Amino acid sequence: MTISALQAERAKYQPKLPDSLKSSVKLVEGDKTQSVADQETIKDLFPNTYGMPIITFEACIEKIKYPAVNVGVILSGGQAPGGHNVIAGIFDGIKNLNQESKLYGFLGGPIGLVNHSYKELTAEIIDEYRNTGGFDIIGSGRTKLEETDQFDEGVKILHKLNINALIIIGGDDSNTNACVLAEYYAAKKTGIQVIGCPKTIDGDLKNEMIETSFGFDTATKVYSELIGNIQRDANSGKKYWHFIKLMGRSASHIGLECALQTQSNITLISEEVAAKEQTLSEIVDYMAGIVAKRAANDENFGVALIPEGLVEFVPEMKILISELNELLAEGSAIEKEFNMMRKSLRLDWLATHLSEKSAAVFQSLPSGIATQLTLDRDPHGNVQVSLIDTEELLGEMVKTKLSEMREAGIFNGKFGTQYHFFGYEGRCAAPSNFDADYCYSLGYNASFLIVEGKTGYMSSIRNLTAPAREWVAGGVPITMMMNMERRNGHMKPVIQKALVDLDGEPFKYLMANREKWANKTSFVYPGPIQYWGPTEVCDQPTKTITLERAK
Ligand code: FBP
Repeated sequence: MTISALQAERAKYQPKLPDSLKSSVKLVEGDKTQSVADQETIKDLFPNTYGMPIITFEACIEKIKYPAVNVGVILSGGQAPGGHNVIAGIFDGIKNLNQESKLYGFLGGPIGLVNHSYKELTAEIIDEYRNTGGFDIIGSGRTKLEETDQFDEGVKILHKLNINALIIIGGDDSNTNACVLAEYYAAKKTGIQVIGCPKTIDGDLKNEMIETSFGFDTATKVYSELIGNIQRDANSGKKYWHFIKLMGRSASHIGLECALQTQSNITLISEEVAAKEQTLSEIVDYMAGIVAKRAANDENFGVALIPEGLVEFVPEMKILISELNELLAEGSAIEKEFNMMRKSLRLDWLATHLSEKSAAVFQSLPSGIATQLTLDRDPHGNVQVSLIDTEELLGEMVKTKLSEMREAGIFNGKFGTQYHFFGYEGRCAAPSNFDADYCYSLGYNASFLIVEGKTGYMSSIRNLTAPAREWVAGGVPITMMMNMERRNGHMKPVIQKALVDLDGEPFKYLMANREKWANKTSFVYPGPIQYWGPTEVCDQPTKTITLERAK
């Protein structure tokens, strides 16, 4: 395989570990825990794994001899920078504890466990992937591990390979499933432990004990570099407004972090839109107002950051989407008629079946977007909001608003648009030093949780704004992060998703600077991720975690 010069050099990087993990460890148990909400229900659902204490590992001078362990690992969901380093950390961890230990990777995500598709990860394989982006070492997938049949299939292969423990690297849903699996395997006395690991670029798997999910740091640095480059282009040519949609599913953490790094002119935060119950036209008025104000200063350019999930948070769009989901449910009479109808007639016809309010919203949308709302559906019949070109929707609506303002004599500028969607560009980037170190530590730490016989825990590395040697390693019971939520019509125990906290410091910082950044060009150009050089350039964590954790 031909590799780049950067990859060859980067392969030599030895990720930093917390001091407490550098030799043997002493396990310190904290207080017993309880779930964030619905304690009685969660306790009943997880009798074997509920209420366990938080664990901290302290350095131990005495060299402890650990037995060999066989470990299985699964990568679940969307790619996030650093996944390969988690696996390298697990490998080095279990081998350092006992050279006879083995690591197996299940292929293509959770389905690999069910289909018994796996490979042993040897030193040679691991070395090829150290400090690289991507999940290609074993592949990832979105199959959900939810059914007991799947769990039982898993036991067969885990027992066949003498695997003592399974590590599931995933987001909130995958770790919820890891918790259910841990409980099931404990109840069935299979002897198989299950450990979770917090992954997602979206940054929405976090809480008091899990300070951030891995991948968020690198992905936001990549997007911020690109946004910075665009800002410099905008400030040079002075003729375009760039509307940039950013991945992140429901949460706006990515957009918020990028705004803090680049000081863009407009940053929409879905959680704020929901809290203020802002309508689409209020959002458009706000954006057009900024465009007009800048135009009055002869600045007919700018950058607007738009979170991927925005439309789900705009009240009238939310209602419209749910009405469309109902109407166009697969196999329904309306859906059949709709699909047989001439394309040019479809939208008007569909509007007659919506409530009066939703019909008005639907008909006010540019026809391309209205069509997307009717076409882009997932296998469950839901509109796939991430596929909606929200950036174009807003751009077109702002354009219309500005024409009205021009007619009213309150806008006399120019408005040229460019549209972008950043997501896949950052998910497989070579991990920043922060993610390389954090991921390696998460994996290495998981190996201690395993040899200590723990199950139903998430690998946890805390104190992340301090130098890596001072990071605090340990484990958090996954049940502690759970509450009951309605999913697919049923109440289910799930890890509580962390959306942007409107009382949190990162959002407050945005609020304090938003107007200034909107009206006076204050762009910051972060530049590309640096792997070598001064620590303030190459070892900085995100602004989000820095503000959240500031004492
Ligand atoms: P995870 O939640 O699985 O980490 O996925 C993150 C994400 O990148 C979202 O931001 C995005 O909406 C989604 O994955 C896209 O998924 P896909 O890769 O299946 O298109």
